[in-house]
Amino acid sequence: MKTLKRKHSRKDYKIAIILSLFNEFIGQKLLQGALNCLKENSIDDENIDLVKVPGAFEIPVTAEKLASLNKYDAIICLGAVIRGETPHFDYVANAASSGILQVSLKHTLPVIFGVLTTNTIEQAVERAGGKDGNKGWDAALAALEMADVMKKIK
Ligand code: INI
Repeated sequence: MKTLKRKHSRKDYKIAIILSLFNEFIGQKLLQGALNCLKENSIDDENIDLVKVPGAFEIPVTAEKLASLNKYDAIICLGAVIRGETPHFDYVANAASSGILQVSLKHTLPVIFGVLTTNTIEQAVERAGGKDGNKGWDAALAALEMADVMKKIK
């Protein structure tokens, strides 16, 4: 068995972040977590592009456009879809998750699902720098790890 282990420098990784502004107070915390993670992993600020969109529903088309530029090693999608009284939650959450997956597979590019889907605002707060950690940080780490994986399999 051969485990692919080639070591690549992350110094020149180019990362795009898409931030949904719906439930922005949560999104900003996820963004801060993601940026902290990228900084801790020596990603240069100049190599990070941030695109803000109105809601999670608009993430996939934005990811598609960014992926088409062929310049990023990973795209991190951040946002919060919080369940309300209507089925809107399911439409938005499903569209965001399946749309992100489609872009990722189409471009063979890590497009990371850092979108919280929770029943309550409290659950979202707990996952955005609260007692359950910061899923923005986790999403950024997944982006770097998957960018490494993509380079190893070349
Ligand atoms: N967008 C979100 O990112 N989170 C939500 O919780 C949400 N809710 O609950 O409605 C939401 N809706 C907006 C949606 O993403 C689109 O921006 C809108 O439908 C316009 O296309």
